Amino acid sequence: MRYLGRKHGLYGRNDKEAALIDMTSDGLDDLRTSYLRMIYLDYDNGKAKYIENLPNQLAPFEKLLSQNNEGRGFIVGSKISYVDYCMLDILQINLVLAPDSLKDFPLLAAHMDRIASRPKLKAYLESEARKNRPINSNEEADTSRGGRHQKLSKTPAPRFRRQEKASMAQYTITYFPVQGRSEPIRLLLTDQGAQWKDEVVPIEDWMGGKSPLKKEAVFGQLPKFQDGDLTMYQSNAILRYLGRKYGLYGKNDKEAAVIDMVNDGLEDFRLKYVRLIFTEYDTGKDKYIADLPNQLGPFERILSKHPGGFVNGSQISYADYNLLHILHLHLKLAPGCLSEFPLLKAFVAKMEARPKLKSYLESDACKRRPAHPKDKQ
Ligand SMILES: N[C@@H](CCC(=O)N[C@@H](CS)C(=O)NCC(=O)O)C(=O)O
Repeated sequence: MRYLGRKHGLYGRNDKEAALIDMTSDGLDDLRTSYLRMIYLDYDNGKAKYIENLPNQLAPFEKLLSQNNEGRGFIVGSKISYVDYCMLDILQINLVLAPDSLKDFPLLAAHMDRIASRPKLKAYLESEARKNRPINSNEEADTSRGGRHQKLSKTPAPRFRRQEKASMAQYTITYFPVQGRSEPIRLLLTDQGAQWKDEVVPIEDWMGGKSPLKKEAVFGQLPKFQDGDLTMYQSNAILRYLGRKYGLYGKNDKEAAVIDMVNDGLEDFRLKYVRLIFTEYDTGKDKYIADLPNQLGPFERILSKHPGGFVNGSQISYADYNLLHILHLHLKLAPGCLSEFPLLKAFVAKMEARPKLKSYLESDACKRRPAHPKDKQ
């Protein structure tokens, strides 16, 4: 979607709008992931609970919409962006599951109607081809889904700014006292010579409802990232924002697409790791480790296709910091896991030898921070 967003001028008018578009899209991905888990893994037992919780999942998007032009326009800025199409799709699939799901969300309902009534989209949504295509392989064909068929717009391709290295920039990362989803951001900032402040939220305060931040957070979760007047959530959207800011997003749209693709693969991998750690460590660890070569293999192949040592070849990108962190987590879980993957092994060594990363990785601040809440170090 981001690739098409760039290509068709559906990615905001500046870096700040792009960041907010990405943030919303990642929030929608979280909702899509819980939808798919319920559909494929837990339909009979989980459907009622999913529907009961749906208002909590939709509320952040109603709020986001209300903050832009009082909800009368698009999700971000004054122009349609790729995330408006993602929103239409998610709302429609949830309406099929729970026909009342938008009754308390007038702005979302109006947004959905507005986007779905754009003439070309309307024609597509009403087409036989579309009506006959089932929502998912667990469901009968359905007529109310949305989709997209936009003619190429003449809007210029996006910017790939090589901004000044913002070495004096001050950022704030608000997160729990662990590496978790903030660590790839910290690795990127460290390597780019940027400074940031960590604001640590004790897990007990968060869980006990004592932290006001949960209500403030757009999707009720951390990390939160602050760059001046820009407040962001969604760790991958933050990485992409910094990728743009520091020239870590490839040299053109195609390279950016590859970098995004690798990072989305890393996100799938991270979700599997998180599931293991938090829900099935005792029963699932051996199986998880046995399957690791299948998870690592694609990343080895990506490195072999882009000679130069980084995921996009010889120029480092934001996804490399995420890959380094994922590999560190797995080296801790299964120290020999890279023995069959010489390129990944060389990648880790190359990244760890970058001077600023090396001193950060050897610092007490880094070593003292557990990987996740269950990590006793
Ligand atoms: N897709 C989000 C996921 C954020 C997330 O899962 N945050 C967790 C910690 S890593 C959290 O805030 N958990 C506490 C909660 O859900 O209340 C991102 O990438 O930032």
